[in-house]
Amino acid sequence: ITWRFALEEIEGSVQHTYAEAFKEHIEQISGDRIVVDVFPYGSLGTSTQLTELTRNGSVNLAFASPGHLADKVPETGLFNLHFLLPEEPEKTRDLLKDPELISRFQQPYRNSGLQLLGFISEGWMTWSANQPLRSLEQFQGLRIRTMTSAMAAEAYRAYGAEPVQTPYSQVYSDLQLRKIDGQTNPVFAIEEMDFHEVQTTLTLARASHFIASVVANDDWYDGLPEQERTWLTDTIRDLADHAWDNQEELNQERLEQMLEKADIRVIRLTEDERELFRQASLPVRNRYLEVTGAQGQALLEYVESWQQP
Ligand code: 6CS
Repeated sequence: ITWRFALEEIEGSVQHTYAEAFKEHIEQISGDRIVVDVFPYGSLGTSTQLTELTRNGSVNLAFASPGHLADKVPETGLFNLHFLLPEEPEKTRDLLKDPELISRFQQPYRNSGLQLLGFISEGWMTWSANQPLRSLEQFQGLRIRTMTSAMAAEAYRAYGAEPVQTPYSQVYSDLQLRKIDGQTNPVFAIEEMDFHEVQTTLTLARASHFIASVVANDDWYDGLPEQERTWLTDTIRDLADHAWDNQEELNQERLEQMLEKADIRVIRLTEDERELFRQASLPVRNRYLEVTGAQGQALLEYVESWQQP
């Protein structure tokens, strides 16, 4: 039996490392009765197209990032909100594998023909541009590329930027041609997509994490023999901590590599600077509530409750 697993990222990425570990795990516990075919970003299409392929059953498993998915599954727009997840990274790690959180998201994913298996963080979103982005003033009119969902763009419109929503594969050339001024992604992604070649400055704001969800086609998942479904859910659970450690390592390592090979400046926002962005980000939560109603409100309150020390 073959399980097809589609990725939104290229080889060597956080998603690819995850999928390779998943493959090894599944093939081992199933005694090679299940073979996992991993499709890195490229041949199958954009993130949005991958979600379509999962919905129609062409692939069984995929990564689906809320940055793209929120137009289809509005509740996932939650992960595009800034300054929402706990300040302490370990708490965010625990929140993402919290069964309560995952169960609250099941129905919204189901409404779109998807079975949610788990969430992972791929690290802090870093802002890249050809200038520092220390203040709201520096964001005014900045053409910043965001992921394609409306909520992903709203988060930066709130800072005064002019968001441009494009697929991942188009970002490098848009930066090179100066169609956009900046973009936002975890450090590992900036390095592997070579954005450092066409950007001079990284601003580490710690405003949001890059969250991704692992999803399956709902009918395929429902039709799995019980044994296989157990292998699948056990594997996802067992990989959660591995995924967390892996992104930390990759992000750290790629930052060092970038500093060695590129003439790139790294800026870390102070707590006072972050506070001004936090305040500017808060109205976006109302936009989220307008789109998601009572269901979204319950989710938002639940996640906010994790912020308490
Ligand atoms: O920026 C994007 O569109 C992409 N970034 C990452 C790190 N993963 C997948 C996503 O599509």
